[in-house]
Amino acid sequence: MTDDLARRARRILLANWRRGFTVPAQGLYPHQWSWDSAFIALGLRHLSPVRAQRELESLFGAQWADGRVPQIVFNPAVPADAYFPGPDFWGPGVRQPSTGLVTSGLVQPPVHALAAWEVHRADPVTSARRGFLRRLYPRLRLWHEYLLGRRDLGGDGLVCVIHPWESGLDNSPSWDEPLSRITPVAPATFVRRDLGHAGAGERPTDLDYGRYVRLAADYRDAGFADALASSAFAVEDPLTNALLSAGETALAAMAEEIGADPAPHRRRAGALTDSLVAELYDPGEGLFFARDAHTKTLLRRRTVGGLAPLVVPDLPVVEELLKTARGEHFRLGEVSPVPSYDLTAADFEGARYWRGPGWFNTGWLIWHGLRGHRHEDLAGGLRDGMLAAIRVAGFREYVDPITGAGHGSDDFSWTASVALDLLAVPAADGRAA
Ligand code: 9WN
Repeated sequence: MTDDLARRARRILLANWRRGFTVPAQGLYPHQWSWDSAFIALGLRHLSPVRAQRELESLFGAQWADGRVPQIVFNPAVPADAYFPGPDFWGPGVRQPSTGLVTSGLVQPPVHALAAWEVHRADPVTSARRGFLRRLYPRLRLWHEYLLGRRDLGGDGLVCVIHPWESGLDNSPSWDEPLSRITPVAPATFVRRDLGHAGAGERPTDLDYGRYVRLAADYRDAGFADALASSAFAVEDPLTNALLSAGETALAAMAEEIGADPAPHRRRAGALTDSLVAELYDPGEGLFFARDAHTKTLLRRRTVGGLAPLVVPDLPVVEELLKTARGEHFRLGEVSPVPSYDLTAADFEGARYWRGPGWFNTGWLIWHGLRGHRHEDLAGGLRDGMLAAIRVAGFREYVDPITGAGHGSDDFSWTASVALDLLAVPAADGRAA
């Protein structure tokens, strides 16, 4: 059974590989995505450590001079209209002079340092021979400096995402309120390509898309300037900031390994964690919430992003968060992967994207956090639950946490990657899964 699942996962990753990077899924996502590549590298390290290193190197090859790592690197071999918004939307202004590659001007959550450190540890000898950390570390540092230097729009030591696509949790209920203030562009002005690959009931709505396009076009037309005044949507997101803090801890480890100074990274990790807890944690709820940088109000929707700070090694509120995770809203221990949205909410939708379904990347982050905090039993249960979910539904993009039905793309790369990573550690009860 284990062998079969691992073999199927490997086959997906091989089929989705495109000379230097992996597409998230054939059809729906035919280019390279930023945080997908990080999760994919975590799985690829079990298949080929060199390929895992190349996955991250190719993404950082498209890094902008200002340090940002783009949400999407467009594959020139794919027709321009295969995905919307494609290279023509972003325009020639985003062609990177060093590589000639066209990219999106947005970013995605900074899970890369964490992934790079795990990839290095999978095969330190090959990593050292190829100079993997030596080449990637300065780029990762620049990426984090972009976020910390240019995206602290609220001035509280926390990074803002300025578009729902940047959060990775695109149509999460957390964004409903700030998004409601955005005037959508007319539906007739663009053609959605996603609906050719997935059902409308599993994707964001047309109204969501009209607003996404408005925000992306405004950012592009403002020359990708980062300022609160020109960012109609600006939220301090616990997932992004938790990953940045955990990423700084990973950078400290890398710095030590290559003889650089780890102290600034430790300081940044500590400061980020302090701000995260002081500004975004609600002790009454035992959960983190995103905050609107314009109104300074918490966006009180219970989402998996609110549990994501479990990835932070020195988090002071682990037990409180776990109590919430195990309660009726997320049912950790019973339901896998962790639902993206509150199971008890009136507007919970088990099949619609980030408004209910369980996703394997966020499940991996929580599993990784549980292991780091030495909650081995809970981690083992989540691992077994996620593998069981894949056995039932296949390597789907996301699953209904109640029925277990699979949704979105099939043969989804990070689902395959997460499976390989989970299979590399023993099952909760000591038997092979
Ligand atoms: C927009 C690629 C990406 C993921 C995101 C997921 C989805 C894109 C889309 O697919 O977003 O970036 O077209 O809906 O929400 O997390 O990185 O897998």
